[in-house]
Amino acid sequence: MQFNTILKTLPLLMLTTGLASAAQAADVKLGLAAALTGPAAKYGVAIKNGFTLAADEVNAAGGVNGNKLQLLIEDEQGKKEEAINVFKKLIFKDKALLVFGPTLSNSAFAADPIANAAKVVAFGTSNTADGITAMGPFTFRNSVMEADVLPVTTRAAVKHFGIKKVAIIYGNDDAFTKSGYDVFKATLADQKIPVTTTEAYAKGDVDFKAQLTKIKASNPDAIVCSCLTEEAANIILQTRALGMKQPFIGGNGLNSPKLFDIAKGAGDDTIMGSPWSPENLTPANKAFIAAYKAKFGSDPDQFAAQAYDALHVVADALKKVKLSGAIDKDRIALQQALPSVTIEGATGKFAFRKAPPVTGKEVGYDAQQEAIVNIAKGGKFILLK
Ligand code: LEU
Repeated sequence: MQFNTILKTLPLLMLTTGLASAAQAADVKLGLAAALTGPAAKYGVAIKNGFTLAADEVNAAGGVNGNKLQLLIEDEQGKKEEAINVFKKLIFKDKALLVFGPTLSNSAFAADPIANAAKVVAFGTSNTADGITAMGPFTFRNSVMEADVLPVTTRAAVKHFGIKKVAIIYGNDDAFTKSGYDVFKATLADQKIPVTTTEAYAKGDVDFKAQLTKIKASNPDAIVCSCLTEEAANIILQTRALGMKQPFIGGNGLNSPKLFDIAKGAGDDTIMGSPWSPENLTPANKAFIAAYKAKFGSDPDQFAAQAYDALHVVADALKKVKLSGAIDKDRIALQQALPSVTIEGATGKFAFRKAPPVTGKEVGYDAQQEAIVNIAKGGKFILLK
């Protein structure tokens, strides 16, 4: 071939190779089911932001093995029925490779069986109830379960305030608040802290005076609250209205700016455990916080951090997967690549561990991560020192 001809065909060659690689580089569709409206929306929107930020970062760096990540985001409204609908849509209609979410454990118990039956990974970033990963080998979570966090939180709170006895209040019709209650009950027995009274409420309750009057009469040193943020905030406010000054101890349901939007300064001295803290100044966390602020104009929270890390965990797993284009095969390949992924993320060092065994059942994977204890001061959580 003459030099001249080469020169003439070169642009064509470049064009065709360019086209070929563009055709190979497909979008990897990742589903996200989050509570974007309703009482759990404050958590869900933070989760959505964390995912969007991480996906944009991965894509800006060229994607994974040349493939761009495409997030398919659906609102499950914090409701079981909607979580089921959204999981079905993402799995069967949209053909997502994996589904992140849902936001609440209560919804995960309804939706995850669909993912397990379809052999699609359901990856929870905020589900902390016991038993989530017992649903099947396709359920993963990077959210640290209450059973790992609450014993540490309780011990620190007891020491900090010199607590001798506590009262408990919890939501008895939500899988997470009920599970948190069970863990607190066992933890308090273990740490030999007597319970003066145990009071329950139902989802959506706004008046807690009957329960709080009983708690007041039982004269505890602190109040253990296994609650989601909105109810917790109202409980705290109404406790102060009754002239009670006791500090609160809770699970990650309390870890939302919404607690302070509603309870304001009355939320001070609340103690809560979490793997993530804005005061943890590792390079990964500093970069996450700065990027989040720049993109959304607000501070991130624990749920944004866990969502952000989850996307990076999946991106790392995807690096090891040779996508075939056959969705069933690729979904299983991703499930097999996930357990060995470890990252150093916004929430610190992260690894999976196999869930506790259940006879006759295959189980999924829990988060292996340390919890740090926080105390609320001036409308935000800071490290308890
Ligand atoms: N940890 C809670 C649960 O498992 C959800 C979180 C968003 C407060 O339901």
